[in-house]
Amino acid sequence: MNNLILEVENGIALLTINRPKSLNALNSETLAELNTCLAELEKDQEVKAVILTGSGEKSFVAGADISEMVNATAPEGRTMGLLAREAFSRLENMPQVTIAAVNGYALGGGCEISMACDIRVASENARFAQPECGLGILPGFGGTQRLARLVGKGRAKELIFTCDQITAEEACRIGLVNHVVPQAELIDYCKAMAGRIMKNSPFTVALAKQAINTGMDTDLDSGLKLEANLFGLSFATEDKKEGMTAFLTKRKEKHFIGK
Ligand code: DAK
Repeated sequence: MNNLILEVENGIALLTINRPKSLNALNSETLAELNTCLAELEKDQEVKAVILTGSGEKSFVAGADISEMVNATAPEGRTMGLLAREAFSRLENMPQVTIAAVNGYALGGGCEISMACDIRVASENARFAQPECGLGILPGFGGTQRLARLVGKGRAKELIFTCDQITAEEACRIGLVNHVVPQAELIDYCKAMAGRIMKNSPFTVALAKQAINTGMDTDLDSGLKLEANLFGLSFATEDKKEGMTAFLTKRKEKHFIGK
């Protein structure tokens, strides 16, 4: 991989987008590598959580690579869009929990890739924006859809129409990010959160993720039916037996096996 760094330790994959000269902008090669890497990770049962970040201290991802897009033809633009769609959907729907550690600029495609993660934690210097309308394109890596779902229609429209940059604090206030922490603590904070999640049954965490993701895109009644079905499925697991037995026998340590 030319543009990604993957480090796996204690069940946590730390995936770093590594194009510091262009502030980690996403070009086609990076999107293709991301797709291949996530396809491997989603099959890896040893990996329970994925933390996505950018290299350096200035930028998470400064958007799609403008130098590549400037002369791209319509078919090339379409190919890039399809690549991004596949990689971002994989990130959104993989069974493992995904956390975006937003360590600086999250602009355009950078904000969009963070929104494809389950949880966003930002460093104090992080800045968010959807500047696409100022470039003559629209947020086409899911920005018009995921931003509105996260922060509501009115705020999403304001951010997309004005191209305004917002601070990490403001992003937290409107629900775009979950937490803001000092930059030096960002990765440890995300690892600690992943660790707390990994203490619970990975299979039921994956079911809950599926219920929330699918439920948010459907009507309440269909979402509740899906929840009931997945709830039923969780009763067939060893993990349910383990979790409840540990409670009833007042045993603190639990040994979830993920099935
Ligand atoms: N692409 C390419 N290079 C970039 C870049 C980008 N997005 N962002 C920064 N760079 C490069 C700069 O050109 C510069 O390169 P050199 O001049 O050193 O060679 C280097 O990174 C350092 O940047 P600056 O010198 O500009 O650094 P500053 O601290 O002054 O400013 C900045 C930092 C992040 C505020 C600024 O670089 C900036 O505004 N960057 C552009 C941000 C932006 O507009 N991002 C949105 C891109 S549009 C699609 C769907 C969606 C999309 C594309 C296709 N399809 C469906 C096909 C998504 C589009 C976007 O994301």
